[in-house]
Amino acid sequence: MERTLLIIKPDAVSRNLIGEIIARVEKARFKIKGMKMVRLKPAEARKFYAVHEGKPFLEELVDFMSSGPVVPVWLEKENAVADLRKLIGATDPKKADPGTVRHDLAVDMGKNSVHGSDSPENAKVEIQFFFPNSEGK
Ligand code: IDP
Ligand code: MG
Repeated sequence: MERTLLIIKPDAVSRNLIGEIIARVEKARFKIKGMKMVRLKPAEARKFYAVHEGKPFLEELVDFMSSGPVVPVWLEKENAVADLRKLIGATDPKKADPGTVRHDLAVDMGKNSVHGSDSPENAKVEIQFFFPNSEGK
């Protein structure tokens, strides 16, 4: 079983899309291992997105991710990382395939409704960020 981290971003939480997104994830046979709602401080959002240090969109991303509550969801499934990336679609909703979360629900490139880990290694770090001390659960 592989692990990955989904985050339902502030734009989706504020538009009452938590249930819609979770339903899609469960229908795709992911197992939910952990889920909570948190409001990130800007410094916490910056830490989570440390890999994007120096990118032109980092400030906008940090502001957005700390602008309201988010719902991090720890998922498990065979091939979880790649399968979740397929389910959520391309970063830019205009380029995302029909039927993906971002195509169907996202607002724009910044307010794109969801995060999904991009590798098994990063998934481990990201799950640890939101669900510390959960190893072996
Ligand atoms: P990903 O979420 O599809 O993995 P990344 O390249 O890792 O995309 O970027 C992280 C997040 O930063 C994106 O989901 C999006 O919210 C935001 N982002 C990326 N590129 C841009 C941009 O050009 N303008 C505004 N926001 C961006
Ligand atoms: Mg990414």
